[in-house]
Formats: sequence, structure tokens, C-alpha cells
Amino acid sequence: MKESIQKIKEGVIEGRHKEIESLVREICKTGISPETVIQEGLIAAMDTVGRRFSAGEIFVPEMMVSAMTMKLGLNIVKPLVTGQAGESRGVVLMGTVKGDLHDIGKNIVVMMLEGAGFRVIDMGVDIDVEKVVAKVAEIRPQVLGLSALLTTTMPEMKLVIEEIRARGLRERVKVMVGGAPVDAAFAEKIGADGYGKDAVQAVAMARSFIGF
Ligand code: B12
Repeated sequence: MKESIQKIKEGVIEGRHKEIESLVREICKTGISPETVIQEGLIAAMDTVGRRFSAGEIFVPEMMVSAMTMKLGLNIVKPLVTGQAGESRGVVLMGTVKGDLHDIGKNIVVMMLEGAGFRVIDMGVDIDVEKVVAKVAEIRPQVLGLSALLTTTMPEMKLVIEEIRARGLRERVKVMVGGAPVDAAFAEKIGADGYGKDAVQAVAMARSFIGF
């Protein structure tokens, strides 16, 4: 098992986009859980990619090929995680904040929430405050999930919460925040209801907000 997970990890790190789909399909047939493939293969690979980028060993083009490879792999495991859509257990509105194009982590959170029975409305990336607030007013989700991967875009989360409050919508929606630079102290400081370090925590938090 370790060897095949390692192959997935290396496939993403090296950006082997032509091979990744068949690699992931093969490993899923061996009975390894899709969650393990995501966590120990695909996500672990992106951690390494991030470290190499920070160290100046790779640059944006390599990071993009790895991200694309990761997405192709995720698409293969997605149906295994989300399963058949049953009755919705609550509505979650998700998006990556303005100025930020990172969506891999958000997409994993969306996938896991769907797998846990939530109806998720995904606004995508680079979502400005006005759009988030309009969607909250229109859809009335129980939970709003915001993702940010850049220290420069984290402050957008605070702006969203302030605007939701200013429009009198704050009592109706729980706000959870996440993304690599975000932490619990930041979440508290900006008045969010919670912070999740990964998709598993995101699901647990959404469940606790809704009460199931
Ligand atoms: C892939 C990647 C890219 C890809 C993104 C592709 C895509 N479609 O997402 C590309 C190449 C486009 C990119 C671009 C840039 N990137 Co980039 N990128 C990364 C990288 C390597 C991985 C991110 C990732 O996908 N991780 C894997 C996922 C699974 O993890 P995650 O996103 O953290 O999500 C998990 C949790 O955080 C949590 N979570 C996430 N969202 C939410 C939301 C909620 C509500 C909850 C509860 C939980 C939760 O659950 C997820 C699943 O477990 C990171 C390094 C890193 N270690 O984070 C740099 C990184 C984020 N990028 C960085 C930078 C600098 C950039 C650029 C500015 C580079 C440039 N010079 O152009 C641009 C900015 C573009 C923009 N405007 O957004 C820096 C940010 C530094 C900083 N302090 O802000 C990082 C940290 C790299 C580094 N070490 O320097 N990047």
C-alpha cells in the first residue's frame, strides 16, 4: 500500500498528468480508501510542492502542472467520496475569497461536505464581498465556508463577515474559515464561528453547527 500511495505522491510532485488518472484508478481498485489516497497521496504531494516552491527549487509553472495533475487525480476519486446524492442535511455556501485563485483545498472541502450529505453551493474562486453577501441573502445557507491561501487575501474574510453583519444576516449563518495561512486565532479575531485545518474538520464543524 505504501508503495502505491508513494507513486501517486510522486506523480503529482513531478506533474505526471498523463499517468495520474490510471495510477489513481488502479490504487482505488486495491481497496485503499479514497480518503487515504487524497490525504496521504494527493494532499501530501502538494505540501511537498509548496515546500519546494518556498525553497526556490521549483517555480510557478511547475506548481501549476502539479496542481493540474492533482485535480485530475481528485476527479477520479470524487465519485467514490461523494457517492449518491441523498436527502440534503443542510446547505453550505463555499468560496475562495477575492484576489485568490487557489481552489484545490476548497474543492476537497466541497467534496467531503457533499459526501457527508450536505448540499453545497460552490461560488468558485476570486469571489468579492458583494457577491458572497448577495448569495447569503439569496440562498440562506446554514453555513458559509471561506477559503484563503494567501496572507494578502485573508483580510477579505473579515470584510465578508463585517458586511454580512451590516446587512443584518449574521445571526442566520455560521461562518467557517480555512486555508493554509489561516488559524484559530485569526478566525476568532475576525469574528468567524470556527476554523478548520482540513476537510475532515470542516465536515465536523458544519455538522456541529447544524446539529447532526
Ligand atoms: C497549488 C498552488 C498554487 C496553484 C493553485 C492552483 C489551484 N487551482 O488551486 C497556482 C500555481 C495557480 C498558484 C498560484 C500562486 N501562488 Co500558490 N500555492 C500552491 C500550493 C503549492 C498548494 C496549495 C494547495 O492546493 N494545497 C493543497 C490543499 C489540499 O491544501 P489547502 O489549500 O491548504 O486546503 C486544505 C486546508 O487548508 C483546508 N481548507 C481549505 N480551505 C478551507 C475552507 C474552510 C471553510 C475550511 C474549514 C477548511 C479549508 O482543507 C483543505 C483540505 O484538507 C501552496 C503551498 C501550500 N503548502 O499551501 C502555494 C502557495 C499558497 N502559493 C503561494 C503564492 C505566493 C502564489 C502566487 C502569488 C505565486 C505567483 N508569484 O504568482 C500565485 C497567486 C495566485 C492567486 N492570485 O491566487 C504561497 C503563498 C504565500 C503567502 N504567504 O501568501 C504558497 C504558500 C507557496 C509558498 N510556500 O510560498 N499556487
